[in-house]
Amino acid sequence: SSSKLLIKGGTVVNAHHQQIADVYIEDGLIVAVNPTITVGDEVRVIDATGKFVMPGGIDPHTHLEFEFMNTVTKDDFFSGQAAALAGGTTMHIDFAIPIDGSLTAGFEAYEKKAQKSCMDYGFHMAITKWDETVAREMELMVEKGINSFKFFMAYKGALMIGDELLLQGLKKCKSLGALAMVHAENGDAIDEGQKKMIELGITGPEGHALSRPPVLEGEATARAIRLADFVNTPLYVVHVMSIDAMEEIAKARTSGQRVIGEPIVSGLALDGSWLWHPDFVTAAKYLMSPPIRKQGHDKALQAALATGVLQLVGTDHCVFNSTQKSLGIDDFRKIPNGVNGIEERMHLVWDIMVESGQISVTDYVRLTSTECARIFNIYPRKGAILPGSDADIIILNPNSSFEVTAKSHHSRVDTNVFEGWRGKGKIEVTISRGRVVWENNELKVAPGTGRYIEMSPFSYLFDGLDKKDASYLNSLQAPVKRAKSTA
Ligand code: DUC
Ligand code: ZN
Ligand code: ZN
Ligand code: ZN
Repeated sequence: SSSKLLIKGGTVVNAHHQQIADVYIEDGLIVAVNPTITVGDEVRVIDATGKFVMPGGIDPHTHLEFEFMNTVTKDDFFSGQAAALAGGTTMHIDFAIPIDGSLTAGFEAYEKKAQKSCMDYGFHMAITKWDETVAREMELMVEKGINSFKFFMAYKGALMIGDELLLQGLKKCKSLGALAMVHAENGDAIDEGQKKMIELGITGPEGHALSRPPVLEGEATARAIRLADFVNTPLYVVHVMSIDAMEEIAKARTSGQRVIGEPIVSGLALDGSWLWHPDFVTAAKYLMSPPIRKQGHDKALQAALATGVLQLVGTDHCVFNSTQKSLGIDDFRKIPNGVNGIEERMHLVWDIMVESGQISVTDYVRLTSTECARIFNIYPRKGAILPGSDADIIILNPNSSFEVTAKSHHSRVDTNVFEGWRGKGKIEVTISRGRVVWENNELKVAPGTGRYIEMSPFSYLFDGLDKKDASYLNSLQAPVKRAKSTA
């Protein structure tokens, strides 16, 4: 039957081990992984000799059908996921955004948007204000399968929350076993920087980068890390774009703090000097926050990923057409922030990190899939090729090549920040829960086939944290004894 599939003769790769083996799939699940599996004629066999058979990618950071900066992203849950599948990503975690501060309303809106899904997905929830209602709603969200909350330290006057509220949020996350995530840039300083650029007459896309330099990302990253240390709760820093932020994460991790750093593919692969391009639309297509930095940061982030300072790769896929980018033709503050990546991430990370010799193939699986599954507590259902895991699988041919171009990509956006990128290592087949959805450069997807993946709290990042809490409490229970004052 069509629900049975055998992948034969490939090199099966997991995060810590690879072997030549067959993979047998039934009804969307992996049933067996063995050196030799024989099946009847009714089972479809895919020959993977000479190719890598790996867990489908999991993108921890996307924005599909996101209403943002007076417009809405071009990719919705169907087109964005179709693009993802064509590029070897079989699951993503999107950011549900509250409506007028209501998490419940925001969650319901995203549930609705996701009904057209063609691959599995989960949600993070953004926290954009703070009061007792929000705190209570966070508990509800955990019951609904959300185990991570994102706090914006930037976007003053819109999404930003200050230290007092961040502190409350971190404490609430800790009590729920939910992972706190931060967009780490200093929103107050950026606000001032933007006003300064406009005063100086720098109204083009380069003003965006000049108004929010790496030092403001480093500062906010350091502040979030220290507050998370004070609360003693794990922290996930989204879109690490600069050496400044990366070094703060390195320092914290060296001291044993539970900090996760997520670079995104545009930050690893691109040079932000494009923002200085004389053609507005060309420059504006690279505009996102934090900005893509100038040359040097990209290579440093790659090295940090290769050495374990950073743990997994996302995209922040958040796409706007040229006409939408043109909303900010007279003022960079009105250019919708965001770049593509959901379709390119798997190929580019292969090219930049594996082809270049910086990491092994097992490392590739870890930082494109397995680590994400572990952090968000869905391993080994996702992120592994093991009996019992979901059959989300890609077959990559290391001797074939890929090319990126907006002319043939599957996203609805009219440009591509990786335009013209060619490399070796082509994802020839994508299997989503046992169904072959990408093969011979063709997509076979249908809306409504993706499932919502509930994620439970208290991932491995919380293991043993209570020991530090206990020893701190212990230290408070032994106050210094002093003789009564005679003064
Ligand atoms: N940055 C972007 O570029 N887009 C979406 C939100 C964000 O933080
Ligand atoms: Zn591991
Ligand atoms: Zn962000
Ligand atoms: Zn984002």
